[in-house]
Amino acid sequence: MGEEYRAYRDRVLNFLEEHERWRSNTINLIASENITSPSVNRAVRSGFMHKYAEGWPKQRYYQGCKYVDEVELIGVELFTRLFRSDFADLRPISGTNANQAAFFGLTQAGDRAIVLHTSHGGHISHMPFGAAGMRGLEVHTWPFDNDEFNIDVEGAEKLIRELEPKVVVFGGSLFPFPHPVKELAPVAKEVGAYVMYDAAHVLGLIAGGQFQDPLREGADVITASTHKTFPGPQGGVIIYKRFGETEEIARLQQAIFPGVLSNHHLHHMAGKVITAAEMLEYGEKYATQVVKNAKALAEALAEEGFKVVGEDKGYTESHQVIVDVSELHPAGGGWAAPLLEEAGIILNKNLLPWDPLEKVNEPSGLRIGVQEMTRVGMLEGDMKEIARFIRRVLIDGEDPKKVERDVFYFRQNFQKVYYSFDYGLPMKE
Ligand code: DSN
Repeated sequence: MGEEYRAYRDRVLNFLEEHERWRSNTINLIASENITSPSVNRAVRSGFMHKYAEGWPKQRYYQGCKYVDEVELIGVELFTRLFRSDFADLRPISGTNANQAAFFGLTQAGDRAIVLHTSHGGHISHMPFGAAGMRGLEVHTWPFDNDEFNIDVEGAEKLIRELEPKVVVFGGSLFPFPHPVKELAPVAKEVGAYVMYDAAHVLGLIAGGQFQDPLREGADVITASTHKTFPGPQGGVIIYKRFGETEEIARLQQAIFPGVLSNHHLHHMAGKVITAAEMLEYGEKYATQVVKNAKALAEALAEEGFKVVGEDKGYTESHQVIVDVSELHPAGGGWAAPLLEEAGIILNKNLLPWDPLEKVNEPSGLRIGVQEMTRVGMLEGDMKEIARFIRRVLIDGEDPKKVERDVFYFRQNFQKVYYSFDYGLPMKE
């Protein structure tokens, strides 16, 4: 009898091993993922996963938190230093959870919000069917300039004055260029709106000083996940300068706990703390290389014959490269992404701003992120190799299994996690 259930355990353990082996042999370009260092892995599989620690360090509702408290307080110190903020709260367990807390802490049901529409790259949690809607917000969306691949500043300014929202939200999931925070934050302030910046995708670039600096540009609150360009374990964070009245800040803190979570995930919290230390040490070099790699991949893909979005703007200023593959196949990204997976190249299909919403399963775009491959030590020359692999599958029509073999051999040279205390910096070309 025990054998039957043991077999389930064995199967799961086996799938875990298979997954890890497979991933280390593929080129992962999912823009919202990353890989953690051995030190962070150690934190995540620590005994902190067995603890409860509701509340703030040293003021817990549970006993037995003396070590947890020390780690969390180090984390608060490191995050505030890294982002030059006044407060950091490591408790949100995801980016969406951080957004929920911000919406609950900053607004009342019935208030207006202006956000980026998902079809323009906004995140689902900003939408009426996501956390913003669940808070009861009346959600409006920024006007978008397809040519600039960005929020239309003039239209946005008019919209803020017309709607007088309680919160405006910058940031999103398809995010090659910085948003006009410094242009629009003063207008939002004029009408009494909070300025929220969802840095889920670009937190690691901000930490390394290589994207915009939202807190200096006028944002009140940064929400983010901690596992995309910020190369930590899955989780969330809220970072802010002193804004508004003491009671407004207290409301935000209350929204985090007990508003939208009870216990936070302490093992992940510890992993975020180690990642913050890694970013203080290596963040600038890491983020600089991420952006160089993204630009190099965009240029290489264009040279290989792909239609890369944003050519006249230098393609990208973040970790993301966006490619329009609609002319290669009627199903666009819905055709390309699974084919590339067969070749060991993992990325996702994505709606582009000019796509009709019905094309969600067969959108024009591919969204590519280079942060994980940067972390394993790839440099600009390696991006050219990746562009060639992609061309062989999507333009030359080569058998993906044949390409997969070459991807496998290429990937063997990149098996360590750099920009970490475990392995330091990668060797230069
Ligand atoms: N933010 C999404 C992504 O960009 O993949 C995940 O929620």
